[in-house]
Amino acid sequence: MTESFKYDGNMGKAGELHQPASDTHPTMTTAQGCPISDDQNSLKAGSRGPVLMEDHVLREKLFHFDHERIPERVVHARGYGAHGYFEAYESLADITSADIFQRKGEKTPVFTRFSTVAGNKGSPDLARDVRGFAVKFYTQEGNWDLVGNNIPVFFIQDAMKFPDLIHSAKAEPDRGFPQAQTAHDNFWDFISLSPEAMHMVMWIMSDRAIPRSLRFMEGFGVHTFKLINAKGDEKFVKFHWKPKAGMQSVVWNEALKINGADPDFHRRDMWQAIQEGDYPEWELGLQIFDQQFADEFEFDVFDATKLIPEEQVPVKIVGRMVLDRVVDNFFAETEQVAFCTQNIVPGIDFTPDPLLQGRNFSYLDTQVKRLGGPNFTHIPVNAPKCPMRHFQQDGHMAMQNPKGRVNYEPNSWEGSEHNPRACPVNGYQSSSQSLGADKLRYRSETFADHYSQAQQFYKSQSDVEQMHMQSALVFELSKVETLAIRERLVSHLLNIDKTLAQKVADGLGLKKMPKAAEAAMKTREDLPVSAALSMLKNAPNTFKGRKLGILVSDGVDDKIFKSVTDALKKEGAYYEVIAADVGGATSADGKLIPAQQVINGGPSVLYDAVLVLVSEKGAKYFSKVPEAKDFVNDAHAHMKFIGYTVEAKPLFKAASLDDKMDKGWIDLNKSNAESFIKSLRALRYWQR
Ligand code: HDE
Repeated sequence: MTESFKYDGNMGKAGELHQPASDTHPTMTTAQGCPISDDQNSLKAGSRGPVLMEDHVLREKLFHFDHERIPERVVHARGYGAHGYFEAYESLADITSADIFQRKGEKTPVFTRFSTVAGNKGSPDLARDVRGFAVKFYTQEGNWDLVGNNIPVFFIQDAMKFPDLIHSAKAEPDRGFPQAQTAHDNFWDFISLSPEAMHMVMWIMSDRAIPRSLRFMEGFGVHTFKLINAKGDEKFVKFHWKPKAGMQSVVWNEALKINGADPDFHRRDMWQAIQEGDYPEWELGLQIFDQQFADEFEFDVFDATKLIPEEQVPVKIVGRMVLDRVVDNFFAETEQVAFCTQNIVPGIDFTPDPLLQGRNFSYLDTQVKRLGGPNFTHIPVNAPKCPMRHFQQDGHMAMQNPKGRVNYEPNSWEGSEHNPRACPVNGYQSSSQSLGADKLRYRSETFADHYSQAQQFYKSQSDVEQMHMQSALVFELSKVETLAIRERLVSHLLNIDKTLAQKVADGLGLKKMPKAAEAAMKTREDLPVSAALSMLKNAPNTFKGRKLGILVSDGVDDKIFKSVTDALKKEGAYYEVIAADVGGATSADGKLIPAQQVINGGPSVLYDAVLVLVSEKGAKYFSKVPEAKDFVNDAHAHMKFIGYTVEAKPLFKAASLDDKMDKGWIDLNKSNAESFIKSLRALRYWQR
């Protein structure tokens, strides 16, 4: 017997734990399949001697570990993906020949990845940022990647500016911070020197940039694309995703605290919802328009800093996406998924939007670097689920080289599964476009209006949302050290909305209002308010899929606890119990109420609303616990509904809230569980 087998039972000579293979645990092997005898000790010359080069098991293990990391995405590094399907509500054969839109009720598998943009892979989920919303449809005619965001416009108009935009947004290169934040000089310097970004600035300063859940946000394809039917008729289209659960965001102070309490807040939420069988769902909507509309529209439809208001071109709902399966392995799927805007299918086409054209180069290019070679389409999450027949071969990690002798075309070999030919009838046809144009570096004059839609967006928000935008701008610019940059941004705001500019100038303590920025085009004042642009004007009026935090102590009232938790279940909502210790609490009737959180690990920022269900003794105890006071203070400050019973009042007094209890505070002694849940459907008590 060799040295390494000398251990008694499961214990090695130095007390290290050995877990030998058994009927239930198969034998561990190396990557080459060689059975491993000891996974605790390296091969040595004597028990205390040097390790031998010969140890192929150790060398292979360390070698593989050393190479575990791949470059993270340059942008959108932090993301979370899930599998699901797209279901077509009807046939759209009259407008597109895209296979997934041909048959009512047909389901097409999808993989969807949500992300933040600026932060690194380990950055917190609640950064103020755009969210990526990338969907890979595995259609029967190839993969179609709709790589969008949760905001319908973008910062820049030309791909030429993308590296500059991203450099400015990421951590500053000399100091290596700030992480996942736009609140710093470089970002606002670049932005304030790029008037085209002003519409997007309005969106990222709005609550859209701090979603409560990935499940509660819209998605947009951003660019104008083309739909082409079998006859070759073309229409323009903009893609929209509408969350079935409605839109919802958190408030900024809450976002800051969530990042500390649970940096994985969004991914945990998505994971939990899918595990619960509460599958996140979005409807796909199309804004379809023709050349005549494009010619008459106030802005260039190829300019990604502009949107088309839904009031002008309604969104036609054509299907739904349901995410019903978490990944088996995060790295294999979410990390290795390679979205490419150039992944397109017959029936859909690009437009000349210069941002989209640049993206079509960049995505493929970045995957080669990230995934190490041209064969990333062999990775299961990237592989199409329809037949692939071509003569591409070799390269790093080639796993599916075409079979047979023939690897070129034209050829005179017999026809077979392995000898494909191009098909002029069903093959992808690019829409024909006449290009009698001069070669030049140029930005079209039709892209020159940078302020009108920014103003339209601002005006379309409710008062609460406008207030949040003002304070977001003040927060961000207050982190900017250079006065000239703060002033320059305010000079743009003057072209958007004078009151907004004034509020921000006041918030920044500017001594003098700067002059309005010079504008290539005067702001139009005639764009109507678009209610569709506001989240609060389209509030979902449901607590479904949301979470109540219930703070309990020993002696909690069983009847109220049960009636509230029953009513939550009926609503399709969740709850978590927060107690003094993770052992839970004993109710007045002597029942154990298990806790999911301890008071210092379950702050109220993790919940959509809270309920304080404590006994008199419990209230007295919590009155002395700072985290319990924060629990109610934050819930109040974040405009949350707070349910309580009269016994909790000493805690509210200790938190100096006893004289602030408004209609968002609901006394469960007077109100029943159903009407409590009904109030929660408003999600926040904004009147506070
Ligand atoms: Fe991206 N973008 N992008 N982008 N983008 C990437 O591709 C790029 C843009 C978006 O979950 C990269 O695979 C350029 C707009 C999403 O894996 C990279 C330009 C929109 C994701 C890249 C843009 C997006 C990316 C980095 C300007 C919304 C994450 C890693 C021309 C419509 C996809 C990667 C995922 C990722 C380039 C602008 C959305 C470097 C050059 C506009 C959702 O290729």
